[in-house]
Amino acid sequence: MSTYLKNLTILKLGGSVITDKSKQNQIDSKTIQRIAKEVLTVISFINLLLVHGGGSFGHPIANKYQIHKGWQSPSQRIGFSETRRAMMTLNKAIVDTFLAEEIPVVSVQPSACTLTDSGRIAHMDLEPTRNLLKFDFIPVFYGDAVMDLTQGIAILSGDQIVNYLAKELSVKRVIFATNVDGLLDSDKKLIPEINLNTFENLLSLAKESVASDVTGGMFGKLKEIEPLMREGVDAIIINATKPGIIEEVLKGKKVVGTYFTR
Ligand code: IP8
Repeated sequence: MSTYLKNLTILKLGGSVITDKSKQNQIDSKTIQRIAKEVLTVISFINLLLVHGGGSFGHPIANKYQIHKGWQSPSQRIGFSETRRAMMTLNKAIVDTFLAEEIPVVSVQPSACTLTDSGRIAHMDLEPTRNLLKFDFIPVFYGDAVMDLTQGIAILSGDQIVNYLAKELSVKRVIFATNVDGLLDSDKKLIPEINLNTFENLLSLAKESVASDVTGGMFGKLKEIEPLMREGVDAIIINATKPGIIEEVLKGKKVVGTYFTR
């Protein structure tokens, strides 16, 4: 059994890494396979939990039916169901690929254990996940369409799940794998390090960027990272489209990226 509570790492695989965002429902199988091989090199000494985003599976369909805006009309029902199915399809592709490498991943369907209130997690049953971790399984969560206590339905982003799990499971570090090197300043230069003092300016910078995601793109991500910083969880945004970076960062090496610290 594992001592997961002491050193759990969350790896969030952004939708832009695992899918081709220019084509609906297009999995990037090659990249997922490469990432699985990189993860395989560390699982004997790292306690890991995976979360993945929606990419070209979750976002276009959620947007079409405006699921993130809450219940508006019965015509959203099919869209809600389709969003759930799309995310399950993407999740299965990831689980299949990791299992092919003999990584003991187990899918955890967020919508089956979570209720939100105005889009924020109000309840998530984590007991099964705690037990999975105790036995060194690697749970795989994902952004999902969920039931909401106030607005009926909502989209729960993978980034919000990361934020919630980090607090509830005493996570030590969180790695956000994206398709960019990190956070860029207005001259498109990488910002290597951010702390609570420099954070506010960044929010306005990210707000200006165009978000094609229903969950707010980089701005949404930063809003979820802020509480992590306050809790003292190390967070980093890296570019996982570049081979080797995930492996290096998981092994604790310094990589190109944006590091967030208190
Ligand atoms: O890509 C959103 O998750 P995210 C999931 O982590 C859906 O924001 C269903 C759009």
